[in-house]
Amino acid sequence: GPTAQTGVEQDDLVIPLIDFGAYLHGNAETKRTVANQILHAFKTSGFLYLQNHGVTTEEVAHAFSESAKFFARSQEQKDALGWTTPDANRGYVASGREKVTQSSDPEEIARLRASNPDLKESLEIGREGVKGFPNQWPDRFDDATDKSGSVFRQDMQKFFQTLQGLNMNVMRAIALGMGLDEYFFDSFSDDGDNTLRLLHYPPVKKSIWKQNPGQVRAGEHSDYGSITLLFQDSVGGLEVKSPKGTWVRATPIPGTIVVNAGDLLSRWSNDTIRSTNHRVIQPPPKPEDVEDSDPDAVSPARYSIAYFCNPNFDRLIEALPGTYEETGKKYEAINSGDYLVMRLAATY
Ligand code: AKG
Repeated sequence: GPTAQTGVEQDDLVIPLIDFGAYLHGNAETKRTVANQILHAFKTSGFLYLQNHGVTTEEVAHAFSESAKFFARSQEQKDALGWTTPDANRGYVASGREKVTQSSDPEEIARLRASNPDLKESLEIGREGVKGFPNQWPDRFDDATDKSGSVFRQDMQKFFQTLQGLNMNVMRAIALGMGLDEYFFDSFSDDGDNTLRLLHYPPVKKSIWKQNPGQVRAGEHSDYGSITLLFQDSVGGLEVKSPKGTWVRATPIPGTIVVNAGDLLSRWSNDTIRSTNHRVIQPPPKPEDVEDSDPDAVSPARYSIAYFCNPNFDRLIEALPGTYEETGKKYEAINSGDYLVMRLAATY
């Protein structure tokens, strides 16, 4: 059968590169091999790179270009679509300002803010058609090709559905890897209670990194739900925490999706699957970078797209068969939607 390649290996952290085409199109034995590779990755590093996942290069490139167009809108237009509540979890989020400095001098903070815009902004897109929680779609673009914003809306809805399809398939592989029926998770995942997050990390003056050694583009965290599908551009900066407690770069590999397990899947698996902390810092230096010569040098903008998958919000999540019989259940059963809202409420 297919062998998993190594994407990244450092400090006892292995992020394998897994050929999902062999799962999607393989025979029963091949599927089992790939499923086992995925489960092994989830039990050890909690992260893997997926290739031949069936999401086309064109679709991904298009989503990135629509995303860049969205973030290029005026601040006023973006703020009008503002994120409101954890229950809705939809809309535009600008954040990071509070981390710009450790200084307590108001003038110093104001000066730094002015010289260093938000480190991260995002647009959260939820499942369409949920009563009371409409998505915050832009009503128009100044761009002549999308005067009504309908291209953006339709394309993002379509991308959401594409990724929901991939979520279902990855959950099938996980089920198989866990020795469950391949379709075990279908009735837990088929509502698509997921969040598509477009992310933009604006350019940052390199002097900012120097002034604040603790400065990050996105702080250390784990994800909350079942699995996350992450597309990154070629800039880099994503890091995953190793078992040694060090940070290891999850270097972008063209054409792949970074897949990681979230806290609720870890809980569901009675802690047999790992939800691993990660963060985003400055991009790695390029060979052509000239050391310290230019005080105005900037780290380039970075774009990424994360698709956070969750079990259907109306499902009860309790230890999966095969994970607790010997050790006992570590956690109480919990409703998926309640869990997610609780976690989001603690963050925002
Ligand atoms: C998050 O939004 O939770 C992330 O971890 C984003 C990671 C990235 O931008 O590469």
